[in-house]
Amino acid sequence: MDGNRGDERVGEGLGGVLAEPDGGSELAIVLEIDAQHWSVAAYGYERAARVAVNVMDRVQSRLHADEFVQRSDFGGVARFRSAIQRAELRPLLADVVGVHLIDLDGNSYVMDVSMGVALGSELPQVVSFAQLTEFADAALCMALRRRSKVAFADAEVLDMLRDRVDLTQRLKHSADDDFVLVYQPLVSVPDRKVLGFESLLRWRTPGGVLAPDAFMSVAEDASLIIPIGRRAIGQAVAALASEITPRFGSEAFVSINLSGQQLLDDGIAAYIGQLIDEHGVNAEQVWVELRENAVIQVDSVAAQNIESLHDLGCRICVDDLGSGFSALSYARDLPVDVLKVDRSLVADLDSDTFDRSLVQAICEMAKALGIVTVAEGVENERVVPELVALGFDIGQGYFFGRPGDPATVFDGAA
Ligand code: G
Ligand code: MN
Repeated sequence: MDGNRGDERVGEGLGGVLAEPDGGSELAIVLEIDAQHWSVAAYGYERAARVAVNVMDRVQSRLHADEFVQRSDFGGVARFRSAIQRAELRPLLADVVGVHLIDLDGNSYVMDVSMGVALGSELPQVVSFAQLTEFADAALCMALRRRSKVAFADAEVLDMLRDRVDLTQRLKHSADDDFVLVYQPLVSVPDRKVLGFESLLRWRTPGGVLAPDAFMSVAEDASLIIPIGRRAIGQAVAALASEITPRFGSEAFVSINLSGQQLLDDGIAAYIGQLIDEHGVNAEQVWVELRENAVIQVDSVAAQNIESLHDLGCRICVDDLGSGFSALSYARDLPVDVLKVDRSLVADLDSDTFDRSLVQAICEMAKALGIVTVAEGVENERVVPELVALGFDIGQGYFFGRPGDPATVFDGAA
């Protein structure tokens, strides 16, 4: 930062020291005590706030900031006017972030400290302390998201977080019918008979149609995926009854993707059970896909939901197998019926010996356990003989059929 600042937004809304004309700010540290609310939960708000005051004093005396503005019982902003480099700062921060032990009235308490740090020297676009503080707040947000206690702002972090907030707002504003399902066929190998369809969520926005990758993590953070997802599941089961079963028979299935958070919805199994009854389909016709990377702990709500769905008769599929690391243990701990091998492993089956060996091992294990195997992302004819040789039951991918609107895809595939 240079010393030439006339930004009117300096200290906006903060009052006190931040409202003073800016005389040069090289470093802002936003600090948050008990950001995860553990200590408030354990000690009660009043007592935790008294402990927090002690932590705040201790942190201030170690940091030697030029000014300190308290924002709440549990946080504040430290301002430094002289240039400091990241390397110089690290030992100081290591000394103050993380868990502190505080003795008060004969009791001992723990209280943790998180920080977002913005260095003027690393943020050339910053012209005021207020702006530097915004970056430090953004850095704190990133630290908490990563479950770490300290993070440094980079030039992009603020835009990134604002885009995320903007996306949340657009998701919240969206009408129900902005979310639609497309369907992609799953075919038997090698005779390419259509066995069922995977339903895939799409968000229609003025800027174009978005796939879940573009909005799922934001929808999950805002818990918006629960209502959006339930409505999509309703549509998929309705399509199974009215479009798929009449054309492809009562063995044909629809496959539904459940995100990690949808799996934590403790009414989800009952909801799907109710849809199955209402629409008069067989539970075996409803396949449920879990992403390999949705970490599912034994005895968790998610695991119980999976058990309940399996008890109903739904088929449990592990999706994107091979894109993460955890899913083989799912086949041991959860009632898994179907393994869907990720397209990253399928793409080079004919040329990559590592991928081929791994997929071969997966197929052999599945066969031994009576688990159905699906090859995802089959994009060309070349890999089809490999699928046959490896003993895959089912194929899915652009080569067999692209995802499409229900109006065209069901008739096209019939
Ligand atoms: O994670 P999951 O396997 O549910 O993701 C399915 C996504 O993969 C869909 O959005 C679909 O559009 C995409 N997809 C389907 N078939 C293919 C394919 O053959 N190649 C590629 N690259 N993507 C595919
Ligand atoms: Mn899927």
